[in-house]
Amino acid sequence: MSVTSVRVARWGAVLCFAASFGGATARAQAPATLRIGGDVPRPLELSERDLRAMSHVSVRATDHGKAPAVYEGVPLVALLERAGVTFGAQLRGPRLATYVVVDAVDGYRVTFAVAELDSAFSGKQVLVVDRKDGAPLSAEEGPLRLVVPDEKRPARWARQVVGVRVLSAPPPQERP
Ligand SMILES: Nc1nc2c(c(=O)[nH]1)N[C@H]1C(S)=C(S)[C@@H](COP(=O)(O)O)O[C@H]1N2
Ligand SMILES: [Mo]
Repeated sequence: MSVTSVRVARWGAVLCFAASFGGATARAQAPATLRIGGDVPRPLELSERDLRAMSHVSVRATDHGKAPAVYEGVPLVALLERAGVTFGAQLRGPRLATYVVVDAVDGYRVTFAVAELDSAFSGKQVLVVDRKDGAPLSAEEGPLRLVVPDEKRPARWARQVVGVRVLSAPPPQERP
Protein backbone atom coordinates (compact mmCIF):
# COMPACT_ATOMS: atom_id res chain seq x y z
CA MET A 1 0.00 0.00 0.00
CA SER A 2 1.33 3.45 -0.90
CA VAL A 3 1.55 6.23 1.68
CA THR A 4 -1.39 7.97 -0.02
CA SER A 5 -3.66 4.96 0.04
CA VAL A 6 -2.79 4.32 3.69
CA ARG A 7 -3.81 7.92 4.43
CA VAL A 8 -7.00 7.51 2.43
CA ALA A 9 -7.77 4.26 4.26
CA ARG A 10 -7.13 5.91 7.62
CA TRP A 11 -9.35 8.84 6.82
CA GLY A 12 -11.96 6.46 5.51
CA ALA A 13 -11.94 4.62 8.82
CA VAL A 14 -12.17 7.87 10.78
CA LEU A 15 -15.06 9.08 8.65
CA CYS A 16 -16.87 5.74 8.87
CA PHE A 17 -16.44 5.76 12.63
CA ALA A 18 -17.68 9.37 12.86
CA ALA A 19 -20.65 8.58 10.61
CA SER A 20 -21.67 5.51 12.56
CA PHE A 21 -21.11 7.23 15.89
CA GLY A 22 -23.06 10.32 14.84
CA GLY A 23 -25.70 8.13 13.24
CA ALA A 24 -26.12 6.00 16.34
CA THR A 25 -27.10 8.99 18.42
CA ALA A 26 -29.18 10.70 15.74
CA ARG A 27 -30.91 7.45 14.81
CA ALA A 28 -31.82 6.37 18.36
CA GLN A 29 -35.45 5.97 17.38
CA ALA A 30 -38.01 5.51 20.09
CA PRO A 31 -40.55 2.74 19.44
CA ALA A 32 -44.11 3.85 18.87
CA THR A 33 -45.27 1.96 21.93
CA LEU A 34 -45.48 2.96 25.55
CA ARG A 35 -44.93 0.53 28.42
CA ILE A 36 -46.63 1.24 31.71
CA GLY A 37 -45.27 -0.89 34.50
CA GLY A 38 -43.71 -1.05 37.91
CA ASP A 39 -46.10 -1.19 40.83
CA VAL A 40 -49.38 -1.00 38.86
CA PRO A 41 -52.33 -3.41 39.01
CA ARG A 42 -52.38 -3.94 35.20
CA PRO A 43 -49.05 -3.44 33.37
CA LEU A 44 -49.72 -2.30 29.80
CA GLU A 45 -48.06 -1.84 26.47
CA LEU A 46 -49.95 0.74 24.44
CA SER A 47 -49.53 1.13 20.70
CA GLU A 48 -49.62 4.47 18.91
CA ARG A 49 -53.18 3.57 17.87
CA ASP A 50 -54.23 2.78 21.45
CA LEU A 51 -52.92 6.20 22.48
CA ARG A 52 -54.60 7.96 19.54
CA ALA A 53 -57.92 6.42 20.59
CA MET A 54 -57.69 7.92 24.09
CA SER A 55 -59.14 11.28 24.96
CA HIS A 56 -56.65 14.10 24.27
CA VAL A 57 -56.09 17.48 25.89
CA SER A 58 -54.79 20.38 23.84
CA VAL A 59 -52.48 22.99 25.38
CA ARG A 60 -50.52 25.94 24.08
CA ALA A 61 -47.05 25.82 25.60
CA THR A 62 -43.53 27.05 24.93
CA ASP A 63 -40.36 24.98 24.78
CA HIS A 64 -37.52 27.34 25.74
CA GLY A 65 -36.21 29.54 22.97
CA LYS A 66 -38.90 28.30 20.60
CA ALA A 67 -42.18 29.69 19.35
CA PRO A 68 -45.28 28.60 21.32
CA ALA A 69 -46.89 25.47 19.91
CA VAL A 70 -50.16 23.62 20.35
CA TYR A 71 -49.50 20.20 21.85
CA GLU A 72 -52.10 17.43 22.00
CA GLY A 73 -51.67 14.59 24.42
CA VAL A 74 -53.11 12.12 26.87
CA PRO A 75 -52.85 13.13 30.54
CA LEU A 76 -50.29 10.93 32.30
CA VAL A 77 -52.93 10.41 34.97
CA ALA A 78 -55.31 8.81 32.43
CA LEU A 79 -52.59 6.36 31.37
CA LEU A 80 -51.93 5.43 34.98
CA GLU A 81 -55.67 4.96 35.55
CA ARG A 82 -55.78 2.63 32.56
CA ALA A 83 -53.06 0.58 34.27
CA GLY A 84 -55.28 0.40 37.36
CA VAL A 85 -53.71 3.16 39.49
CA THR A 86 -56.35 4.91 41.61
CA PHE A 87 -56.51 8.56 42.65
CA GLY A 88 -58.69 10.84 44.77
CA ALA A 89 -59.91 9.43 48.08
CA GLN A 90 -57.92 6.24 47.52
CA LEU A 91 -54.62 8.05 47.24
CA ARG A 92 -53.53 8.23 50.87
CA GLY A 93 -51.28 6.64 53.48
CA PRO A 94 -48.25 4.78 52.10
CA ARG A 95 -49.35 5.56 48.54
CA LEU A 96 -48.32 9.16 49.17
CA ALA A 97 -44.75 7.85 48.97
CA THR A 98 -45.28 6.54 45.42
CA TYR A 99 -43.82 8.22 42.38
CA VAL A 100 -43.75 7.90 38.62
CA VAL A 101 -40.57 7.58 36.55
CA VAL A 102 -40.94 8.51 32.89
CA ASP A 103 -38.20 6.83 30.81
CA ALA A 104 -36.84 8.10 27.49
CA VAL A 105 -34.95 6.07 24.88
CA ASP A 106 -31.60 7.77 25.71
CA GLY A 107 -31.85 6.83 29.39
CA TYR A 108 -33.03 10.31 30.38
CA ARG A 109 -35.69 10.00 33.05
CA VAL A 110 -37.83 12.31 35.11
CA THR A 111 -40.03 11.76 38.14
CA PHE A 112 -43.33 13.03 39.49
CA ALA A 113 -44.94 12.19 42.78
CA VAL A 114 -48.20 10.31 42.15
CA ALA A 115 -49.96 12.90 44.34
CA GLU A 116 -48.54 15.70 42.18
CA LEU A 117 -50.50 14.26 39.23
CA ASP A 118 -53.83 13.89 41.05
CA SER A 119 -56.37 16.64 40.36
CA ALA A 120 -57.58 16.24 43.96
CA PHE A 121 -54.15 17.53 45.05
CA SER A 122 -53.13 19.98 42.36
CA GLY A 123 -54.06 21.49 39.04
CA LYS A 124 -50.79 20.37 37.52
CA GLN A 125 -50.99 19.03 33.99
CA VAL A 126 -48.56 16.42 32.69
CA LEU A 127 -49.30 15.26 29.14
CA VAL A 128 -47.89 12.49 27.00
CA VAL A 129 -48.13 14.29 23.68
CA ASP A 130 -48.26 12.75 20.21
CA ARG A 131 -49.09 15.85 18.15
CA LYS A 132 -47.51 19.28 17.85
CA ASP A 133 -49.28 21.93 15.79
CA GLY A 134 -51.51 19.22 14.36
CA ALA A 135 -48.71 16.93 13.12
CA PRO A 136 -46.91 13.92 14.60
CA LEU A 137 -43.71 14.79 16.47
CA SER A 138 -40.35 14.47 14.70
CA ALA A 139 -38.26 11.34 15.33
CA GLU A 140 -35.87 13.39 17.53
CA GLU A 141 -38.71 14.64 19.69
CA GLY A 142 -41.20 11.77 19.60
CA PRO A 143 -43.24 9.86 18.68
CA LEU A 144 -44.10 10.65 22.33
CA ARG A 145 -42.98 13.56 24.48
CA LEU A 146 -43.89 14.76 27.92
CA VAL A 147 -45.20 18.31 28.14
CA VAL A 148 -45.61 20.03 31.50
CA PRO A 149 -47.01 23.41 30.51
CA ASP A 150 -46.74 25.21 33.86
CA GLU A 151 -43.03 24.70 34.47
CA LYS A 152 -40.45 27.48 34.14
CA ARG A 153 -37.87 25.08 32.64
CA PRO A 154 -38.71 22.34 30.11
CA ALA A 155 -36.29 19.91 31.78
CA ARG A 156 -39.10 17.45 32.55
CA TRP A 157 -40.37 17.61 28.98
CA ALA A 158 -38.78 14.23 28.26
CA ARG A 159 -38.42 13.56 24.52
CA GLN A 160 -38.74 10.06 22.97
CA VAL A 161 -40.65 8.65 25.91
CA VAL A 162 -40.75 4.85 25.98
CA GLY A 163 -42.02 3.95 29.42
CA VAL A 164 -43.71 4.89 32.64
CA ARG A 165 -42.99 3.14 35.94
CA VAL A 166 -44.68 3.50 39.29
CA LEU A 167 -42.30 3.05 42.23
CA SER A 168 -42.43 3.54 45.96
CA ALA A 169 -39.92 5.45 48.10
CA PRO A 170 -38.48 2.97 50.61
CA PRO A 171 -38.82 3.64 54.34
CA PRO A 172 -35.75 5.06 56.09
CA GLN A 173 -33.11 2.50 57.00
CA GLU A 174 -33.17 1.15 60.52
CA ARG A 175 -30.32 2.47 62.65
CA PRO A 176 -27.95 -0.33 63.68
N1 LIG B 1 -34.98 12.22 26.15
C1 LIG B 1 -34.54 13.40 26.60
N2 LIG B 1 -35.45 14.36 26.84
C2 LIG B 1 -35.04 15.58 27.30
C3 LIG B 1 -33.68 15.84 27.57
C4 LIG B 1 -32.75 14.80 27.31
O1 LIG B 1 -31.53 14.91 27.50
N3 LIG B 1 -33.23 13.60 26.81
N4 LIG B 1 -33.30 17.08 28.05
C5 LIG B 1 -34.34 17.88 28.72
C6 LIG B 1 -33.94 19.25 28.94
S1 LIG B 1 -32.82 19.52 30.19
C7 LIG B 1 -34.51 20.30 28.25
S2 LIG B 1 -34.14 21.90 28.62
C8 LIG B 1 -35.45 20.06 27.13
C9 LIG B 1 -34.92 20.69 25.86
O2 LIG B 1 -35.90 20.54 24.87
P1 LIG B 1 -35.60 20.84 23.33
O3 LIG B 1 -34.58 19.85 22.87
O4 LIG B 1 -36.92 20.68 22.63
O5 LIG B 1 -35.12 22.27 23.29
O6 LIG B 1 -35.65 18.69 26.87
C10 LIG B 1 -35.68 17.86 27.99
N5 LIG B 1 -36.00 16.53 27.52
MO1 LIG C 1 -32.40 21.80 30.20
